[in-house]
Amino acid sequence: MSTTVNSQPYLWPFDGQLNTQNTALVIIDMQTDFCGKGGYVDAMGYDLSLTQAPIKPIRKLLEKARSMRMPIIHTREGHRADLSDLPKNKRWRSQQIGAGIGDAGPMGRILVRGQPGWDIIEQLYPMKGEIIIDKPGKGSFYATDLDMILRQQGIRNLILTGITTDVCVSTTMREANDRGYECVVVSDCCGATDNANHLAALHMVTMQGGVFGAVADSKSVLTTLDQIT
Ligand code: C5J
Repeated sequence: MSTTVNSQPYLWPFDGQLNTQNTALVIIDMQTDFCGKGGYVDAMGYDLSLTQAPIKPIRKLLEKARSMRMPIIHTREGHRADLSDLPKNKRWRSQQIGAGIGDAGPMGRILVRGQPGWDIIEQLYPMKGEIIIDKPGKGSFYATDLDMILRQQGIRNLILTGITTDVCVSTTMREANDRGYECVVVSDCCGATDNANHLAALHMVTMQGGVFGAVADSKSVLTTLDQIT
């Protein structure tokens, strides 16, 4: 049986092999630092409504995935308290825009593991048994055990959501695609600090026959998930 999501530029996944064993919902960096008051993105002065927009649509997908017992993976970007895993250039750049990684802020030290701002927001907080990947970079595969975990569980399809579309979601999608994973990015379940960049990051995926995978909205994903339950 072939099961696909209505997505662009092709029906996802490419071979119609979609089930709750080979597919995971991936929720990237839904941390206070990226979408909450007093966090990293707020300190940089960006419009928080853009990174908060996907919270509700993700919540709906998350509830559906939980009800289907589909594997769920959450990621968090952050660094060790001694900043030993923070590249000097990444720190320097963050300081240039007034949001120095490791510096004290209203939500604790910015992007430091264990601090209030670094953790996942309450509305999307992982439940027991859901995997959390702590990553020091933008991509979820770099310096993490994500690939190992996916392969052990036989997961091949990734439904990508989270923030930000043009940075951590895009980097993760590219990393996953190069490793042979079949990815769909869910347009309304992502957000960026700049809406034009959000749209451009989604549009890029649709080039070359789906250069990194496919793009769908959450309504289309939910419609298909309803069919396999
Ligand atoms: C950024 C992310 N933008 N989660 N991180 O620094 O996209």
